[in-house]
Amino acid sequence: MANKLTLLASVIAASTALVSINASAAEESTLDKVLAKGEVSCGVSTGLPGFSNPNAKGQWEGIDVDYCRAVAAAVLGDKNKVKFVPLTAKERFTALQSGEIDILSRNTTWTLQRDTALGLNFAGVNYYDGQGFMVKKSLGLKSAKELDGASICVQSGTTTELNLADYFRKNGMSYKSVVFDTSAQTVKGFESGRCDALTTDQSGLYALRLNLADPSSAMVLPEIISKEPLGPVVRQGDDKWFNVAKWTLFAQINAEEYGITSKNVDKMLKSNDPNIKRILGVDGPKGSGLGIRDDWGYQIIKQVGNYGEMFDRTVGKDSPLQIARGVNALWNAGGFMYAPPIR
Ligand SMILES: N[C@@H](CCC(=O)N[C@@H](CS)C(=O)NCC(=O)O)C(=O)O
Repeated sequence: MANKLTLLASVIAASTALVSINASAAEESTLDKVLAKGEVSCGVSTGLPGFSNPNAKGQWEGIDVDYCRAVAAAVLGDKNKVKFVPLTAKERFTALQSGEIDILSRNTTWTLQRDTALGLNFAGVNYYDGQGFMVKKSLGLKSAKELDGASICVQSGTTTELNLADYFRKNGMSYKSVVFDTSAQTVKGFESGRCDALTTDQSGLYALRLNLADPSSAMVLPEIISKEPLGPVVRQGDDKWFNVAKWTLFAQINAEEYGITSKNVDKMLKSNDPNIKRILGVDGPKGSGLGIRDDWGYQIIKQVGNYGEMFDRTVGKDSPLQIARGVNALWNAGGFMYAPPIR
């Protein structure tokens, strides 16, 4: 009897487990939705040069924009199949949680709270940043430590606001924050003299300074007061889509490491290097594990380019921002950019 009961209990347990496996398998991944609608809905900023910004023709440009184009190239074979949804810092996480967007690619810092309690997953880091301050040159300041009692323009719903509070508390200084919703408003506030300093990610300072009527009237102070690893974000509980998001970025970084560019990619298809063959889907796991087309790596590199090309074009040496690679160089060139192998 006892044996029969144990058997019955284990049958019930096994069938319950089966039901729950079926339920999760039946839950549609964002990948299936994107394949069905033929478009990636990508949350970007309302406008931040170098990262996500509409150009004079109204086309979105920037490193975060190019990443979403790379996802579209990998999944749909066409980098143009992206719908860009501009979001303020405050709006971005709700837009992702609610399913309004498929992926958030908007200079967003990877933090514990966002990666856990908010129900989100960071796919990696596409730009290592840190927070700084910009001041009017006429103030004659040399260091952020001289900002005691200053008024500071800052954007709401950001890590910037939190780091600002930490920095002043730690250094026993006081400040008055002047808070705005968008970077355009923050710059206007700074220019019109509503604050002594503007604080944001260093990359943002480069970008916003260029937008000033007279960029030479402002300067960036030397202190970097935080770590801001920026990267694309997806919802938790959707491993298929999370994998696509991760490996799109990894493919771009690996392609730079192995010297594959948008210019030489067709020639590289005939390479004898096993790593290059696997990155381009000529050999190796191809698209099977990811559940996407076999030539996903080729499409990313052909249509968008490798990480270095994307960096140079949007924020680096071929862009108005002229940001040096610095810590965003590859791991074998003195930086932090390191992707797991494609095999
Ligand atoms: N990396 C920080 C800050 C992100 C942020 O939103 N920065 C502002 C200031 S540069 C911005 O990008 N604004 C663009 C916009 O207003 O849409 C975070 O994730 O909280």
